[in-house]
This record gives sequence, C-alpha cells and structure tokens, in this order.
Amino acid sequence: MKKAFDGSVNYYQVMDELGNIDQSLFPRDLDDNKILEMYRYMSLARALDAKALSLQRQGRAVTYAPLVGEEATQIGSAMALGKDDYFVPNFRQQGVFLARGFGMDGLFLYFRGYEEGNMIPRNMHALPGAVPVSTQMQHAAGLAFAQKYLKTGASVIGFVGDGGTSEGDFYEALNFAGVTKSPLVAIIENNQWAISMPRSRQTAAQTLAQKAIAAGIPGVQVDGNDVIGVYKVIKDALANAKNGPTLVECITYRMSMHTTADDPTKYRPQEDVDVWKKRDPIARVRAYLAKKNLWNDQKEQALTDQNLRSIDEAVEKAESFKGDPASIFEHVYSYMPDILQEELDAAAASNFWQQQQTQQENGE
Ligand SMILES: Cc1ncc(C[n+]2csc(CCOP(=O)(O)OP(=O)(O)O)c2C)c(N)n1
Ligand SMILES: [Mg+2]
Repeated sequence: MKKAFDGSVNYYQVMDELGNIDQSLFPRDLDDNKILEMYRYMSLARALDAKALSLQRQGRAVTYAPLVGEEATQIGSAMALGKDDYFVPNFRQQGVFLARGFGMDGLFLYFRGYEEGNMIPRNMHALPGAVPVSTQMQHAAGLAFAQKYLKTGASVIGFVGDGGTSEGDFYEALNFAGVTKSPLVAIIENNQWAISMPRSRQTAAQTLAQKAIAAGIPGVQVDGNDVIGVYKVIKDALANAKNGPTLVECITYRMSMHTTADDPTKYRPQEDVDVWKKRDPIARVRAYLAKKNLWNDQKEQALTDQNLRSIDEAVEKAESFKGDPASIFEHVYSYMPDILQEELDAAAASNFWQQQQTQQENGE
C-alpha cells in the first residue's frame, strides 16, 4: 500500500483583529495610500448597506441582501483585480461593484427593481448580479476559458457563497476550469450561513477550500475579515492564473439578515453574532491606520459626512429616474424571443400596464 494522494489547505491572515501586521506576508505592492483607499471603500460600502436597508423598510427599495461584515472580502478582492480582469458576482457583492467604480445611483436603481441598474458598462468587465445560486460560476468558468482561448491575458474572479458550493454548478465550473487551466479565481464568500442553513450542516468537509483538490487545483483559506490578507491571497492567485485556476475560501460572517425577507433571530443566537462583532473587518483597519497616525476622529467624521452626502445624491438620482416598464423584457437576450414578445404585447395591451405607467408618472 502506498499513499495515492496527499492534499492540504493553508490558512492566511496578514492583519489580526487589533490591526497588527504579519510583515512576512505583507504584499510588497501595498502602501498606506492603498490601505486608506481600502478603508474608505469599506466604510462607504457599509454606509450604502445601511441606507439600502432603510430604503427597503420604507418601501423605497425591493428585496435587499446586506453585506455588512463582509466588506474586507469584497473590497480586498476588488482592489486585487486588474483593470482588464473580469468580475462575476452573485447577489451580495455591492462592495465589489463600488470599488470597481460602478456608480452608486446604478446600485440604488437596481435595489429599486429597475433593469437599467443591472446594466453594467462593457468597459467595467463585470457580469450583472445572478440570483440562481451558483449558476454564475459556470459563466465565470466560461468567461475565464474565453480569455485563455482569445489570449487576452485577462483573468476572472467569480463569487459564490458557502451554500453555493453544494451545488452541481460549482463543481462543474471548478472541474472545467481545472481541466482547461483557465484563468479563474473562484472566491467563496463563506459567511457561515445559507439563509437559515449553517455552515456546519452544509457539508461534512472540514474546509470548503479543499473542494479544489478534487478539481486538481490549489485551494486556500484566508481570514475574510482581513482586507490585506484577502488582497494578498487574491493577488497571488491572479498572478498564477495564467497557469490555471485557484479556489479561495474567505472566512467571514453574515452580520445581518440573509435578505430583507429573512429574520435571523428565529434561527441563530445573538451570542454567535457577538463573537464576530469582535472580528469587525473595518475596526481593525482603523486600528492599524490610527497606530500609524494616519487616522483620527476628525477624519472619521469627515468621511462619514462625505459618505452620507454622496449616498444621498445617488439615491436622489435613482429616485428621479423614469423607467420604461417595457425594459423588464429586455437585456436578457441579445434579441427578443417570440415568447417574450408575446408577453410584452399582452402586457402592453392590458390595463394593468397602463396603471403602472400612470402610477410611475405620478411618482407613486
Ligand atoms: C438554485 C437556487 N436555489 C435556491 C435559491 C434560494 N436561495 C437564494 S440565496 C440562498 C442561499 C445562498 O447561500 P450562500 O450560497 O451561502 O450565499 P449567501 O446568501 O450566504 O451570500 C438560497 C437557498 C436560489 N436563489 N437559487
Ligand atoms: Mg453564505
């Protein structure tokens, strides 16, 4: 008997809960200006999150999936991405969109249910949000293969949740990317919950990163509340993407509800949430910056004010948008299939359709 295979998964943390850095892992291309930029984006993402939640509660936005607690995973990944690389989201990556330069008014438009808010400018190299769990990983793998086939030199990051890693699409995407050695970095945003299903019941596997082993590709874990750790691990994976894919498991926590349609107090104890409060991804960056005299209460206040101003402006812009209800039939196909055309015609002929338009014109 001999050992046929031996696999392992490394875990990375560069910045701890108190803002201390492990210099041996600190990425060489990172400087304090970039860390300040990360901090600003994380802070903006959290403020945008709070605003979206409050708008939804006032009936000014539809269902919303909060990101609070997951800022380091999202901003660290976004900042590691090259300009020409692609980003494939699921439904919770508002922070990545922000840090990629997608306008906040567009995000609010999407939260209000307008298709126009889900139209990503081509040069942004991102796909629109995907709600069917894990289907986006197939798109990410295909997009990554296309980069290799067309020799563009670009790579792709694709986001999936801990729950999403139990779907067939996830395994198929990893397998395909592994066989074709496509430049894909598959990022698991492991926030410990899939609605009310805890990570412990999701799989008997000790880590989610080890799912890479079956696909013959490297899998690593990183403290997903450590923005510098996430940046480092994703940057390294992207640097290696020309040789093939990597699976990165970011270990973070969903501090809030799954979506505004969910009430987590029904299935998880507050004590669990309190443990993760101490690992807050924003507080530790602030501690680091304060220790270096790069941050103080005055700067924090100025940032808070500036965030609120820019968010209010974006909301105003999104709320003054006059959409064409017909747009719900567009943007899915490059052409209008007969079945959709029939539905569009039926909707246009109905009274309901006119009522919708009148209501919108009256700002109701
Ligand atoms: C194929 C499919 N099954 C079920 C759902 C309903 N659903 C939406 S989100 C979700 C849980 C996803 O959990 P996870 O992948 O961990 O991502 P998270 O929401 O935690 O970011 C489920 C079951 C769906 N959207 N698509
Ligand atoms: Mg989850």
